[in-house]
Amino acid sequence: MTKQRYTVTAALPYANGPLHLGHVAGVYLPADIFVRFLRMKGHDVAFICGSDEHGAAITLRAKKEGITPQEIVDKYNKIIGDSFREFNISFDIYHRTSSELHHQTAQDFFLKLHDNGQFTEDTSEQYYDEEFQQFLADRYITGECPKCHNPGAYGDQCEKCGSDLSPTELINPKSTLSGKEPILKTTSHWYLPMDRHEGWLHDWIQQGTLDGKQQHDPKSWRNQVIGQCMSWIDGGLHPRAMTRDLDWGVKVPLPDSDGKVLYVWLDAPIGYISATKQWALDNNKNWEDYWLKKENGEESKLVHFIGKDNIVFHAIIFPIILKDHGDFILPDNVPAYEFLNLEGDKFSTSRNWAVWLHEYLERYPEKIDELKFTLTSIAPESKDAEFTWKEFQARVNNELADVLGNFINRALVLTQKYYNGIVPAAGELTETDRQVLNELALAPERIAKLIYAYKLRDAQTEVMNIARLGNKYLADMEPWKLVKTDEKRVETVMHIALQVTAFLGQVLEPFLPASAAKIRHFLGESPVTWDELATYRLAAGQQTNSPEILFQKIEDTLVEKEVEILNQSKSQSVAAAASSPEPQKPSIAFDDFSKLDIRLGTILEAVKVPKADKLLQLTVDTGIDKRTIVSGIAEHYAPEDVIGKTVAVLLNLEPRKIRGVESQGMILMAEDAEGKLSFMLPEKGFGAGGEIR
Ligand code: B3M
Ligand code: ZN
Repeated sequence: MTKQRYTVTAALPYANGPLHLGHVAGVYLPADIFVRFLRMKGHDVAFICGSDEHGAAITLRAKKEGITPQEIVDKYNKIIGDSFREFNISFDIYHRTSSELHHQTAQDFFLKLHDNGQFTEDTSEQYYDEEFQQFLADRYITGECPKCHNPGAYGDQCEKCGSDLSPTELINPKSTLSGKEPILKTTSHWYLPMDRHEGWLHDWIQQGTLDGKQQHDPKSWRNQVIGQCMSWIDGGLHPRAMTRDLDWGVKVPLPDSDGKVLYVWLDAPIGYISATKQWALDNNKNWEDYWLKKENGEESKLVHFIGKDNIVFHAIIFPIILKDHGDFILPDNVPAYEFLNLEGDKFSTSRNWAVWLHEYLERYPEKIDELKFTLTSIAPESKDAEFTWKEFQARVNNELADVLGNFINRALVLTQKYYNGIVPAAGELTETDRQVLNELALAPERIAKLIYAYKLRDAQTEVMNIARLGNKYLADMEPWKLVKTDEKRVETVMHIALQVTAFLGQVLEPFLPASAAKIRHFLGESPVTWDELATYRLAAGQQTNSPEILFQKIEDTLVEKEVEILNQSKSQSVAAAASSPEPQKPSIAFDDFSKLDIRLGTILEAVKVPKADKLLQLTVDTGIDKRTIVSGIAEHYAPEDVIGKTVAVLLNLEPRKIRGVESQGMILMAEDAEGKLSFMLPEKGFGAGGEIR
């Protein structure tokens, strides 16, 4: 097997908040498994990550916490960096985009592209917040999504439907700084004319070819990645601004560009390069080996591990920039992950619906491989997946403890008991013995293929199948019974069981590095390379150590406690939402108000709408007629509770069919932060027909 150079990057987390398990499962853990495997294969790898410390994500968070952007990035860079270290993610460097070296590298890149004529300069009218005296790009502006009508879309993206937006497309745009309607003001920026690049991108992504040469194997790219890129390209690429009017970021290195910085999605991927430079400086390496084109197969393979919301930046925009520069390699693969959900709901920072990595590590510092194992078992490789504490318990108890841990423990304890810990020699082998050894010889190649194809979930399953095989072998052979009748045969059985144990102590290294090291320590073994695995054998006569339990079972109380913590944080965030009410809507003219015909109506009849949990069908006396109104209050009121009540009704709302019933108006309700509903009842003496104005 020829050695290959690899540059493996994991998306730079924004230093604006801690990491949760969704980030870990869908970027950092798979990247780490892949890299540990490559190192075992003997490849030359640089594993690169760092904090993304620019952009509106940072400045808006700083504003919210009432501290400076620098304080924000210092705070979260530390929390994130510490949790990566404790979780045993083996980056070669965890760098920062606020570093001097990064600013320099990003500016040089910008200048080179600028001088080569690869940007266009354009003046346009952009939204501006007069109160804060700031242009409003990206997350500085919100409004209604023109595509799905989500009222909280951002100036760069609608998180609900995933559309890519520009601020001027938003309906009813509002500044996130002042909450006010922005004005339009002229400004000029440098744009990346992405439309110029459609042709080569199309062939490079779909066929893997560039300038007639095969660059990568498109069959090894995930369908979702190719699909998303193709729909972008087929929909037509447009010039995208590469600079912003902000004071936090990498300054635009051109005269007369005060107050302008590089767009964060231009500077952040260049962060991979500056981090590599820093690592090379610290370790006596040459960064160019990992980034620049080379002849004679010496070129590095660039692999970007990312979440699916980052695909366009890594598979379209950054490749354009690398190619425009001229000397750089393009990614060999962009393994993108779908999203992980938590206990039936999306991870949400604002609602605090998350398991935070640093909190997990504080509570369970001894259960690192347990979490790694569970997250890889459910990794969102091809579709969204879900983490639940019950599943965590089941995976740890039924697989790690009952299969892997049980097998290793039995093999080593029996060796202590029968042979004072010394590995016995094998006698004549049976067909079953041979099959087990044969499996150890074949598995490494099979697992390697899966890892090279980024199928880490399946690869881990294959590894666990070896533990299952060992566990079954011991259960079938029953050496504890056999020892009474055939001591010689037991020596062979234990020899084989110890070979499986030793194999697991090596092959688990990429997935569960701490447990693998423990197993090797029980056996007195050192790490071997992946290519040695197929023929690797523990020597007869070797002294082994007494084992300790590898995995403790997860008690029900842990699951209950964790679910309780989640539920508490949910109700706290509901309470917090109540204390920070929705801002006032924009003013309307009195004429607009007087168009509403609101009156008192008395509910005469009420029945449940069949097959609709939330709906009641009401007959209401409005003073001018008796009409049918369908109302979403069934979860709050039983039909018998509402009959006879006089309530506020909007009469002239356009009639709508709801579940096949035409509703002629709307009952007005008060709603609190937890979603509780209440009628708006008049004082005594007011009956149907009274007008509300
Ligand atoms: N910080 C976005 C994110 O966390 C971003 C990744 C940068 S990778 C160059 O989704
Ligand atoms: Zn939308």
